[in-house]
Amino acid sequence: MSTLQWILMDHVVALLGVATWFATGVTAALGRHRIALALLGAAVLVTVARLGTVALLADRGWWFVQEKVLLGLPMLGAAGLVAVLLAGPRLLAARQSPAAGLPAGALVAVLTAGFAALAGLVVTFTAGYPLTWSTALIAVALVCAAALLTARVVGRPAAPAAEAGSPEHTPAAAGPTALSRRRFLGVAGGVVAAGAGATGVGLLFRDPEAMVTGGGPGHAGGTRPQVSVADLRGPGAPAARGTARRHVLTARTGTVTIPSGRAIDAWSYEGRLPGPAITATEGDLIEVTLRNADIEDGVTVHWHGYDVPCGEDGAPGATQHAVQPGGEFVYRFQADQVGTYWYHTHQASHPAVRKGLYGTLVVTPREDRPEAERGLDLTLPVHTFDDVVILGDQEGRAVHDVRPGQPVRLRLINTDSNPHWFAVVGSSFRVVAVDGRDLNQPGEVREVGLRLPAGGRYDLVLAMPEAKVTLLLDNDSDQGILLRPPGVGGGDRPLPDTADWPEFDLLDYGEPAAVPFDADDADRHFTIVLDRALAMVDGKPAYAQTVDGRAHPSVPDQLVREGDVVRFTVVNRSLETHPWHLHGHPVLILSRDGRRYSGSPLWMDTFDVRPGEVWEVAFRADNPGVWMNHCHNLPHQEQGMMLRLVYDGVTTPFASTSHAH
Ligand SMILES: [Cu+2]
Repeated sequence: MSTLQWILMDHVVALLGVATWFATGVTAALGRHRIALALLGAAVLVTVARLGTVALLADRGWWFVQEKVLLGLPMLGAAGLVAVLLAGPRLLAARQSPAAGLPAGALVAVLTAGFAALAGLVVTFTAGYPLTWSTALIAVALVCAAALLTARVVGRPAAPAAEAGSPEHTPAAAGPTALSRRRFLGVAGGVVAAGAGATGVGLLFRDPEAMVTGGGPGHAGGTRPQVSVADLRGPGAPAARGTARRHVLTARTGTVTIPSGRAIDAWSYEGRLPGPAITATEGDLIEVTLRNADIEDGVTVHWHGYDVPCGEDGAPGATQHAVQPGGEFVYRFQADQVGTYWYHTHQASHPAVRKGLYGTLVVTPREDRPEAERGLDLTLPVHTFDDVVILGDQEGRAVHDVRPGQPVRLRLINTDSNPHWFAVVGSSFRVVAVDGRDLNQPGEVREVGLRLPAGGRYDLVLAMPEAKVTLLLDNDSDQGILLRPPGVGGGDRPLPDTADWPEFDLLDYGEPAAVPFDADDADRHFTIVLDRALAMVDGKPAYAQTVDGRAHPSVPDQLVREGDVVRFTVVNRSLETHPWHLHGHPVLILSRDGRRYSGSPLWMDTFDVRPGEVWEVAFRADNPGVWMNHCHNLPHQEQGMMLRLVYDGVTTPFASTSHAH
């Protein structure tokens, strides 16, 4: 079973535990002693089964079970044991003599086990990993408070019974000494619970640590010169053989009509969807002047996957201030990395990218091959506007005439927040590049589905066959690209159901090659645990998308030094996919769920960490700056799933958050 399946199984068993413990208490209180006894047995069995699911999950990684092992199970185990010892014998006896009944203390113990089971589940869903003292104290205090409250309710004499003169069931009948002792215990318990709870709540307001070092040294400090990201800018002139590619991108609101005739209410660069295609030849200088006509939230341009100098990265609050209406910012960088990339605003990315502030960036090698020999080269960003999906700049299925034998390159770019499913019908093909970087000796594949992560890119290459080829998007026969040899007419053949095609896996695709560093000898190793939890997002409490239990801007910065080999372990504890995206550096993929990538070296800037998955990646810290490191599901990013990777000695004057320093 996959880790996700074990996570779901554990949730189900935990929920069953809550249900059986409470059902035992309720049936016992109602005097249904036989049913209560059966339910008590079931509660014990479910609790033992829970030990099993947690043990199996622990085998997948401590991150998946820490709060269960250290808090949930001990709480439930202790409360459950007391409940069994107090209630078990009485319920057994009640089977023989139905009048025997369950004393209040035993009933309270059973219900307390229910509260403990519930508290464990709530902690898993609201706090998760890592378990803090604050969470543990609050959880224990709440369970104690619930137990004391239950004791008061259960122990209070029922009014009609008292009137009927059956004093043996009233606390008063226990005698004044027993009564005051019980009162004393109640008050003492209440004081301890309140103290623990208050301490736990107090700990919530501790200042979070501002930085983690991943096992490497901290700030060098001293007289070391500091550099500001504002000074980490691109060059002014192109390389010797290059030219300057100048563009103006004016961001504005307004209706945009796409080629299929549909009018879309959008935010766009230059009134176009996607924004102007930026292309360059290796060595060119790209110079983009961003202007903001009327986007009230402000805009930037972030060069997704392109390792620009930090000051050109377009990350508001880190590398620049967002450009306000009437404002301007000029980006300038050398196009020294070939491949397929894209750009988008990074200010209020959700909803601004979804509304249309995106475009493509393609850099081709400097080569002397004539244009005609290069064949068809299509750049195909997919984007969803509410119910309209456009691929390239077309809605529906675009048709291209291609001579048989001609090379075709399809540059697939996912500009949405969720993965898309591509399939090529009618031809084999090679995946020659991922996230802009070429793969080593990629082989031919056919009839596989390509799951493209949010923000990711695949470059497909094929030689046009004699018959039609369809690039199908999301298994929708109305979405995609039709490649047609000239003169080949006739109707479409029915397209196959590509949703069933096996998923293309990069794990062992292509051939191994040397990589520029030894990832097993990393200078720093950071673990990034992704989940949902209650956390502060921009000063407001929310059910946030969290990194290590915290949300942006309270997630500690990751500190690195120039030259470090840095390793990330990215763990997804949640039930949603998180496309992880580090700015400024492609990462080398090492393993997924313990399985090593054994094909071509694989460099990605956005890798999909699905529920329950654990990814190991590494990179060389060779691009100084202050870099965002976040989930590229943009609603998740907005809900807190973001942190910063900061180089020692680099400062930012743009931070508007608690991280200002
Ligand atoms: Cu996410």
